[in-house]
Amino acid sequence: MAWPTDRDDELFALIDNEIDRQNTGLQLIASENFTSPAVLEATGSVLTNKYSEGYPHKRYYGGNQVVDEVEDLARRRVCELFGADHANVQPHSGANANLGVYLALLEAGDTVLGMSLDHGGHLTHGSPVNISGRIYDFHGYRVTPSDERIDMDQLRDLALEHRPKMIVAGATAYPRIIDPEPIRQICDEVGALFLFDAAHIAGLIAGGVHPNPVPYADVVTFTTHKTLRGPRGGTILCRSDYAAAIDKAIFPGLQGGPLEHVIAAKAVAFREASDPSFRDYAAQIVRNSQALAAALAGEGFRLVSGGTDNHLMLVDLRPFDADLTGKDAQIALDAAGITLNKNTVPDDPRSPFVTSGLRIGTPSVTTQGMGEPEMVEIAGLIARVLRAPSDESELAVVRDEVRTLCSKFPVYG
Ligand code: DSN
Repeated sequence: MAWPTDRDDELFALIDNEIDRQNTGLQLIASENFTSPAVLEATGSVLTNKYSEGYPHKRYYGGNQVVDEVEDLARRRVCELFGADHANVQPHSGANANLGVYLALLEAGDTVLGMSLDHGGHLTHGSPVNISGRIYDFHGYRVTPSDERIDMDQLRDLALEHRPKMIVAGATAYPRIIDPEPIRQICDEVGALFLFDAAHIAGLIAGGVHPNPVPYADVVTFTTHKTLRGPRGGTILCRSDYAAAIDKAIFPGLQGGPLEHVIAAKAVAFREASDPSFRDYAAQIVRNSQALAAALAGEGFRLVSGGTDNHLMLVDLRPFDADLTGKDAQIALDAAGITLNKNTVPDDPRSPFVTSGLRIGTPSVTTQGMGEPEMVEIAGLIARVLRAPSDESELAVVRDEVRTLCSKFPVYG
């Protein structure tokens, strides 16, 4: 053998520690999930050894007979899952998927509308610190001050004012359904292309609990590792008219060799998401989210927009404790084994590094098999920590209770 035979204990001990962390704590980050053993197996397969720049049956290297079948399988499965004409399964991430779409369909300086990052959008929807905001002329639409839902009147007014080449829908911290139909109408009114970034909700769409944007949008992007429960990566779906431009933008425009082991794992996840049981899973994610939101409201927290229709909720901490920041809340909860992330709330006076809010999601705990009773228990645990975030003995007691709760819902044995 050409490689060392001694086990790399230094590294694998760290992986063991991470397995322990995932098994014994509550994973409430809205953009994470637990992948199946089959997804893990494909990700760890020998496909990682292969260079396959290009696309199936048009590669720059030999030896891609099997890889071509793998990538074709992934493309076919995802097109069937969402009813799309064409798929590109090579984006290494959601960010790359979005940049690939911009590269394919926009010119530098073109005007685009996207949801403002501080109202729930994404860095790649035109944030000034992201390449999207540096190359293109993005304008941000927001949520209304009254119901904290996307301000469709403002979106239309901005579209009429700026005549964008593209309107981007989709969010990372928005707890409500995004209906693609009225956005399509605005795009038609102003002659804009419609990109729907479904990263967070791809699993809810696949599971039939949120509207499918594919019939409405010119292009749909998403990550495969959030509610869709696949490996870390991105995918683009588009109408056939845009297929050649999108493929050319991803390779050779933006990326080099595709990660075929990850593409294989995406194929596994697309198959799992087409199983009837995935519809139950997606519906349970939302039921859990609504149960957790209601229980948190009962503990004195304010929910942005008053609740949730999807897998996440945004908690405004200020009515609960005006001095408690999202940053300090995240740290205290992490110490108690409850992992989530600080998040700005709309018009947050604090910076994104401090914040007045928390984003909480239910995809992972739902995969574990937890249901509404556990959501009520989790809300109580969160409230106990945040009533005494500096009380180390209370954090230790809650940590033990979290461990006990998780032991009833083992993930990886
Ligand atoms: N980092 C992702 C999220 O947490 O929503 C978005 O890219």
